[in-house]
Amino acid sequence: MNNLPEKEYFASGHNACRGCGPAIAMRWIAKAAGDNTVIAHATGCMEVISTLYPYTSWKTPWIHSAFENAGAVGSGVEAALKTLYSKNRPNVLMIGGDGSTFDIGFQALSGAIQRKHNFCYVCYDNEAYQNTGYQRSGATPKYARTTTTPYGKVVHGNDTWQKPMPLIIAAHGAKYIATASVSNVVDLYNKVKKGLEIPGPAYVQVQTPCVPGWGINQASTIQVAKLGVETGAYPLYEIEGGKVKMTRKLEKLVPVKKYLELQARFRNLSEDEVKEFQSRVRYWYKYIESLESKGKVFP
Ligand SMILES: Cc1ncc(C[n+]2csc(CCOP(=O)(O)OP(=O)(O)O)c2C)c(N)n1
Ligand code: SF4
Ligand SMILES: [Mg+2]
Repeated sequence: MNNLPEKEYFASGHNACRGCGPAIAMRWIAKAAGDNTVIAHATGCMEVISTLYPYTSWKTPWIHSAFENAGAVGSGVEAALKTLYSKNRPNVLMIGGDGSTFDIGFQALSGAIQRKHNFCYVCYDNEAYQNTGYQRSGATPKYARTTTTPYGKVVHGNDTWQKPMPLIIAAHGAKYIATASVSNVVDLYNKVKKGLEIPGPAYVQVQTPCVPGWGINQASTIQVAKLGVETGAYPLYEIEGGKVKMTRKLEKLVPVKKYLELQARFRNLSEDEVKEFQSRVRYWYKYIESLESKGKVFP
């Protein structure tokens, strides 16, 4: 895709941290959606930094939903647009962070998919509740240090692995599911566009490093996200018509240590913990890859 629009729909001047991964993603998600779109946006960092009253960064109709109900608000908008428009109907885009999507807003999203509304839901995944001070979420990797999962003598960071959300959404029967990385914004743009164009529920989950939450250098956001992909920690794939397709095939996985060592949240890991992390990453990457050869694996 070389015809990327020059027009911006997410304005600069917001107050995200320097190097904020989610803010970079917002720009490309908004470009993909264009201005014939209504956005239902859950509370979280991207809502807070973009809508400081009386200003807004959004050049599209935009509704602030509660933390838990972007899925329900977007469903209502879609139902209303269906009766109001017979042609040129606006897109419905829902946006939520990982805490909103994986945990507290999950029921609203789950219901919206089951009711087969026509929308694209984008989860920007910065792997914790970053806005309220870096607490762990259902998307936080094991051993990550967060403010609710410190790394000390007794507790070694977070003790759970991420929920496999794209597969959980696929099992709901969503029409299109994709993972993306802020290190490849053209791929992100194309996937969001596709999600909006395909009739029915679509879900795109984009990995977006958070500078203070992950403890990374503000200039290394894209490098860290790139390593997330190249180590296999964040596999890139699409699920369409129930079939899985890897959109970035890795001949060889870069050792995950290279990804972990750039992030202060993993600073304390023992050698055994890095090994466990590596085998978990390899297992999931190979598992997703194995689904590709199986044809239709989801409803
Ligand atoms: C019901 C409810 N509980 C808690 C909060 C406080 N709160 C606001 S944003 C937020 C964290 C959001 O996390 P996530 O969805 O991952 O987005 P991020 O801040 O990481 O971008 C929390 C806990 C709230 N607004 N509503
Ligand atoms: S705390 Fe993280 S997600 Fe929030 S604005 Fe800063 S870098 Fe972005
Ligand atoms: Mg988050």
